[in-house]
Amino acid sequence: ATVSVLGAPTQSGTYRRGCLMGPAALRTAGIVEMLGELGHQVAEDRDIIPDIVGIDDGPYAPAHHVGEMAGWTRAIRRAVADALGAGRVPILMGGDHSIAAGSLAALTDVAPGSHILWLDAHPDFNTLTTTTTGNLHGTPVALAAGLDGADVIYGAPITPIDPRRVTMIGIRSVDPDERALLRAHGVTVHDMRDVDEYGMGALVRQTLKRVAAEGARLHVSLDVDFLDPDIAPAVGTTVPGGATVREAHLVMELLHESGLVGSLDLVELNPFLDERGRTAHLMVDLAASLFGRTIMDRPTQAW
Ligand code: DIR
Ligand code: MN
Ligand code: MN
Ligand code: MN
Repeated sequence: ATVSVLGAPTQSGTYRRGCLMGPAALRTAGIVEMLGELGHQVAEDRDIIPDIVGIDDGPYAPAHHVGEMAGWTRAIRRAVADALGAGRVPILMGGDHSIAAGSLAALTDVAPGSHILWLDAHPDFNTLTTTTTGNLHGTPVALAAGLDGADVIYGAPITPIDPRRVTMIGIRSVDPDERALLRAHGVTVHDMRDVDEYGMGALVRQTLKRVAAEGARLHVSLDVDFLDPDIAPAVGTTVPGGATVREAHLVMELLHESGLVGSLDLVELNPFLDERGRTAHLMVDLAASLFGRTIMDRPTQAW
């Protein structure tokens, strides 16, 4: 594939400082070289510059850094839409997960009807009014679906994502209002209990079958805290009981084999919390599996 590597070095959507170093850490861990080694063309490799948007947080409290998120969202939306429109696969590197408000809006700008796979400990389905922490990295899926606050953040009309085309895997921390919203809007949520009972491979294959049946493309959003904190400590909001190294690689290899993935977010990496770049290296290794690295060559299996 031809790939656009886009950094979004922001931490305005979280309370913990350091994840603005995420893009630099992923580059240091070799993400660009990895793509080349797997035979992909890197057409652009740059950091996005946010718009300057002045919004007073006051009316939106406890939400904070509303204007900063709006500025990033609008610039990211354009950059990702440009890459998709040019037939490239954008890899958006965070930065906290609020940046996905931009990539999701770009996705429906260019390819409405796309599906979304949200790999995260959290659903990030709070709105500007349900957030109790005020940390806007907990809101991008709801905002991209056009829920409360979308007009403030985007400042222009969007084609909302269809929550019924969103599948979440790895979920293990949900706020009460968020749980009600997920149910009301028909999001498919595979919590860790589902992973325990049915297995990661079965859940991913089931998701991919649905996407393929609709002839749709898939956007993948990978939050570091999808992974178990023992293997991926470099994230501000760790939650015990996450995916193992092997489960995560299985997801990525199945996604590659499907040929359905058209865009990717790699978010929430906070290298300040890491041990010698360990989590950055794991994230690059997982991206490598998504872009075609295998252990042994294997015949592509029907899924
Ligand atoms: C929590 C935590 N649901 C919130 N969210 C996230 O602040 O809204 N942590 N995304 O990574
Ligand atoms: Mn603050
Ligand atoms: Mn997240
Ligand atoms: Mn999370």
